[in-house]
Amino acid sequence: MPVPDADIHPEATGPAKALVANHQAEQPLKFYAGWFCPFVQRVWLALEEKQIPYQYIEVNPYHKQPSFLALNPRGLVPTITSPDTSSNARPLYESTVILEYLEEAYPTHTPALLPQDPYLRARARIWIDYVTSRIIPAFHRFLQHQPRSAQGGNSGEDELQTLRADFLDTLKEFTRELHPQGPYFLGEELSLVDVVLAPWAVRLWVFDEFKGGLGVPAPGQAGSEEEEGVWERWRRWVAAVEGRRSVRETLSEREWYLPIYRRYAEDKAQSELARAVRKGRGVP
Ligand SMILES: N[C@@H](CCC(=O)N[C@@H](CS)C(=O)NCC(=O)O)C(=O)O
Repeated sequence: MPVPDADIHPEATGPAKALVANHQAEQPLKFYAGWFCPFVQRVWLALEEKQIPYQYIEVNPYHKQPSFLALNPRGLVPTITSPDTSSNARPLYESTVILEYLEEAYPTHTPALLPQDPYLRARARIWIDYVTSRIIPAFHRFLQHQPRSAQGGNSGEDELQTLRADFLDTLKEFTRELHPQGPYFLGEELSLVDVVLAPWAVRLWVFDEFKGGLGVPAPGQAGSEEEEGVWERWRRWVAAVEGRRSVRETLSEREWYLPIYRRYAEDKAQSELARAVRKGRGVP
């Protein structure tokens, strides 16, 4: 039986629609994508940044078609196929695995999104992992929180405030690791650390829309000089990411994300991610 999430808008809109239209021609690298998906956007950003030729194929991962399950047994987007020397399509999935693959399989496509220096590469991987294992689960715990029928007191609001603070703590910890000048994580150049978080950074409006605000203090309101500096640096990172062509062009119109994120905000979403967060697990 199709899950309610299956009812998503069938195609990209706004800037992403034009990009999809420009990537319909047959290419060896096939990108099985969902316009709405932040994990997809990670891979899409790398393809666009590195100007790797790809064919965009829209998939609704909530209608798990056998032909798609044959490529990815979990039926998740993003999935790619890349031909071997005999032109057999070889599937790959998991956004961070695909990102690393693109770095290695297309070494002449610049910019390189991982540093050359082994130590800096390893450090970048620590923070790539931090985004997936800490920031995204905290984002979803905050977004999916439902007030329990409070028996006296305002436990719903208190819990929401705790989840908001927990999420902001993950952003602060990340931000304290950013290159001081930046604007990106490693400095002047974009890297995979920025790429893996950018799709969630451009979806932070969901907290204003559904959860009474994100809670990042306005300039001058952070309470201490150290925190003021952290949030100033965070705002600069977000502005740099939001301004990036690849980020702007891979986004659809907000009105089509709204029903999807409303289901998360009401904790009715049935995606693997929503269910994992509900059960207290991390990103599936
Ligand atoms: N860990 C995966 C997560 C991918 C993922 O959860 N994709 C979602 C769309 S945003 C999906 O395909 N959901 C289908 C489902 O949950 O059944 C990755 O990094 O690629």
